[in-house]
Amino acid sequence: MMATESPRPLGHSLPRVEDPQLLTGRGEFVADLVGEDALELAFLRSPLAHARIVSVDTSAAAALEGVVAVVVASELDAGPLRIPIENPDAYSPPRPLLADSVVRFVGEPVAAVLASTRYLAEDAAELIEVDYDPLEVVADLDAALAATAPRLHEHPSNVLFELNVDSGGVDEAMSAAAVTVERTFVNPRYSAAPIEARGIVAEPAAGGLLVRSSTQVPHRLAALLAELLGLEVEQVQVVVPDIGGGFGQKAHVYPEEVVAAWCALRQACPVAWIEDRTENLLASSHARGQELRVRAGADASGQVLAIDAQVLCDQGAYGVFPHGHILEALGTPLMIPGPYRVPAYRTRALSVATNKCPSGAYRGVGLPVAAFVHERLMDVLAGALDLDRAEIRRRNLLRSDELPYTTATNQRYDSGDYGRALEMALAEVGYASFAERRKRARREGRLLGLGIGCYVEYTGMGSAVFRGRGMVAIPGFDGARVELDDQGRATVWTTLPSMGQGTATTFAQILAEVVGIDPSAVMVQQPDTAVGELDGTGTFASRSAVAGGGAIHAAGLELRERLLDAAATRLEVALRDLEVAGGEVRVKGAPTTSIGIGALVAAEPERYRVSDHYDPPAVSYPYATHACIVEVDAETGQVTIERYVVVEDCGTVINPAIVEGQTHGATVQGIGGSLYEALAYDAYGQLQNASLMDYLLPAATEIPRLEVQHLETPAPGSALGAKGVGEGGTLGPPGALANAVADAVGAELNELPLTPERVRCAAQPGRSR
Ligand code: MCN
Repeated sequence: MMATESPRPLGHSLPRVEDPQLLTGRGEFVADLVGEDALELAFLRSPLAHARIVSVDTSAAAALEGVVAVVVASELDAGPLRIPIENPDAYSPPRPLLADSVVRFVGEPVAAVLASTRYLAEDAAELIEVDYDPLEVVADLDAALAATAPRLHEHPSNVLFELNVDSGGVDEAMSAAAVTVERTFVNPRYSAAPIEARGIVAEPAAGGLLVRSSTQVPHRLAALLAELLGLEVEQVQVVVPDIGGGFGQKAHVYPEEVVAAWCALRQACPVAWIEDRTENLLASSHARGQELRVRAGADASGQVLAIDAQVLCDQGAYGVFPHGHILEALGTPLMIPGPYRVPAYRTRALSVATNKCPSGAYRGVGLPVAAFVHERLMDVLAGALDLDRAEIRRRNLLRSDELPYTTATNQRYDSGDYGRALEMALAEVGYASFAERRKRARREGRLLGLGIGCYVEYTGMGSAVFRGRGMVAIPGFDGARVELDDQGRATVWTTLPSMGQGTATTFAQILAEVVGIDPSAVMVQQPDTAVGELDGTGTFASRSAVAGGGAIHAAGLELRERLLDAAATRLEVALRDLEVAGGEVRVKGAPTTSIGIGALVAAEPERYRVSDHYDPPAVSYPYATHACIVEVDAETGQVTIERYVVVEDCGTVINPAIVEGQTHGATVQGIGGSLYEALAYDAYGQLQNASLMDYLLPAATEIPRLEVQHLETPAPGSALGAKGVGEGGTLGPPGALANAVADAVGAELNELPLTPERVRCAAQPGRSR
């Protein structure tokens, strides 16, 4: 136990304790846990986007030496098992584990082969003969919504979910507006593309199942496996190893995991499935994939009077567990008003089934599209009214004295100073002198542009929000277990895996702060569903600081009380005269009268093992302004980012260096989505770029130095005052970059990504491609 005293743990840039292990190759990922005795699983996947399965002949595959089993849909118990996609407000067809009668996207698992090695399993999968009867492919939103469109599911239309919000007064406000603008915006499909793809090792254990999985939602995985495999939830133990990035893609339970667990029980031996890159790009969830038609009206001074937004979301073939198929179709329309005062708002959003890979969570979930739309609208309105682009934002941003403010979509923005973030970003990027600079550059034949991207986002949602959204399979609370040992050290387990965001460090800081011990005395473990009778939601929607922090805070307070109480008895001192510091409980002002935490624990070990849960009572709303300067090469369409500035506010900061790192990572992903990334499907539903040779992720060479500044307005509804920060960076770049490029070339760009072709056409409208 530390004898020295350090400054308060919260708010300090403690180095990430997880890094030495990860950086020296001692991390343990799920693929490292595949034992010699494990059978390996490979999936035969559909080569067609839409087809009836006439017959499946597995005989040649089954006859291959080393093949243990070939599984098709009809062999799964209660045949065939399906993943429930529950949402009372939507049409929610369940998702088959293996396609039974119809395949609905390229990459959908049709059969599974279990063999002694993955190589053998793959070879055998190639020997399976499937007779497909091709069906008409529903390749995109237009095709899906056509009156004569084939239906993907037994439902009168391909619309799985529809949201309508109307504050009233939109038509009147549009008629009264000095100017109205109407634009179409397009955001393509992306892949989260974590460095480590998905994976699972499942084995029978003590009448149940032991599962190791690179999942962001271990407790939801355990619950679903138990439900589908006929076990009690206590019989399924999910242990999370190190995770090499998840970015939302691992926040779902997929068919492959259930099939692997089913095979492990059936064969009574360990079964491993480690996803390869092609499978990951083809069949793990995608995201975004939206087309929007948006109209906005403003008065002559630039005050926005109304926005009317139609949002079409290409959901792909199924929903995802536990979120359903409403992630994009709720997230985007709810937040199109952004950080602005929008008196009248109407939106209609549809989640539409197509013959593509299902869409799920990806860092930012719908909100980057909302921010892209409101930031482009601000520039377009400024152009229509001949107003300065910063000035129109100043006039419309909600002022700090207007918060808390409830929007037309029932978002209750809690706290902050949006205007200050804007002014700081403008000052840092040199907005005041930029117009002159751009003019000078033009004279030299260079195209420079400056773009602004403001946003506000929701993070750390609790059970009431998920219930309200019809996401009934998401509990909304999270849990923490803390155990002190007789050396005065603490071990922490939570329901929230770290997939790289540094919670081994920040959770330790939170517990240390609350109990009064040193962060170096706290060890944070990855989740293990067998520990501490915890249940919870998992890591997504930037909830760990708020929900995990809240649970650790509650458990820590309880432990502290117990330490003080026991020490008061042992030292015969009033409880109020005691404090926990330096690894001991001691008398305030007389530190020599003390007792070590370890000694207290040694006397009553059970007393210092505490589990607690936290259900965030309110949503916390971080915000930021991004501002950037780009140079565009009119000949090639290449966009080079010269400066990129972020001013963000995520409430009380637990660890500034980690907040900065999260902002960097998310901003880089936002830049990737704005300039490079798009999953390209052809008219037959074939993915054209299912490799990292073709799906363009940004590399370090494309990324400028990111200049990040912070504001710190505590969240009134969060135990620690913290708001989430993990996703925010993805929200700024689409608007900031599209605005910057539009500024540089003098033409609008409302479709992402800003590829060289699109930019070149915009820069030289007369020239052909
Ligand atoms: N933090 C802080 N002070 C705050 C808020 C957060 O110091 N005021 C710290 C937290 O303690 C945590 C980190 O910042 O260490 C992110 O916290 P939070 O915003 O609560 O987000 P989560 O931990 O819930 O992480 C999830 C979020 C999401 S939804 C995705 S997707 C995501 C992400 O953050 N995927 C990531 N960050 C990622 N980072 C890495 N390296 N890899 C991923 O897959």
